[in-house]
Amino acid sequence: MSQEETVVLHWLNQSRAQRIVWLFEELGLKYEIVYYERDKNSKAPHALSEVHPLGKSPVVEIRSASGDVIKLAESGWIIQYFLRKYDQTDNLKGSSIDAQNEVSYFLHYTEGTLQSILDGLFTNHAAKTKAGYAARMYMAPCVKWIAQNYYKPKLLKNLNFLNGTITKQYEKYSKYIAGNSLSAADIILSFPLEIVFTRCDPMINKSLKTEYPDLYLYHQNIRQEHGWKQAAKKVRGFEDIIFGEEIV
Ligand SMILES: N[C@@H](CCC(=O)N[C@@H](CS)C(=O)NCC(=O)O)C(=O)O
Repeated sequence: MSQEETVVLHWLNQSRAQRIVWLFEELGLKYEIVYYERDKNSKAPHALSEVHPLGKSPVVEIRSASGDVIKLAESGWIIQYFLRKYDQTDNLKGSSIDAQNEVSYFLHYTEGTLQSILDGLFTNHAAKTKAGYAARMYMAPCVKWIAQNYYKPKLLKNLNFLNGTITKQYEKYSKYIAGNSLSAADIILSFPLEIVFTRCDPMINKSLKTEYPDLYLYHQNIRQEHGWKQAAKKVRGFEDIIFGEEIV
């Protein structure tokens, strides 16, 4: 980062933005965080819409001394941009050409495929939990049917894929999802896996920890990464619990 640049992360509690904190910690960047809190319906506050038209987090601004501002949205793009510009040692891009290709794949896959299934599952579930009492009675069987027949098989297929991928990595003596060291693929996958292992069981009536032990172990290992813990500390006071587990 040049001396004249200020990097500002617009961060929302319980959100994807936490992995950008982690990325910045790994890159050793100097950055500022603007903290936003979800409202009682879990929505982002209006102030985020003043930062970016979609009103979502993360958004990153790179402000230059001359007053120019580069504004970045979409986690995959934010990560890609910072890797290109600030990962001087190439550590997070992947430990080999093959690993680099896998990292690129996971940067697209995570938001494009895995997260869209989770978003659908949660929206479906909200139809039951947030509806009024009478509506809920009619909605519940419908929601259950959609979860069981649509989201559940898709999610399980994806978790099967990820579990198989990490099993093969363990066979190669790596605890990381791509190559043999921590990469941006681990960082981007961390958010949906937090969701999977802390929130999804009741929605699909399954113990995902039991069903996908290698993937669960991977998720547990990731939480032990120094950078992950540093990132957790960075938001302490705004988020004492990250997706159901206390920050230690
Ligand atoms: N595809 C975007 C998704 C951004 C997104 O949906 N962020 C959520 C937080 S996890 C959000 O801001 N939700 C608040 C809202 O929609 O009101 C990305 O990868 O950054």
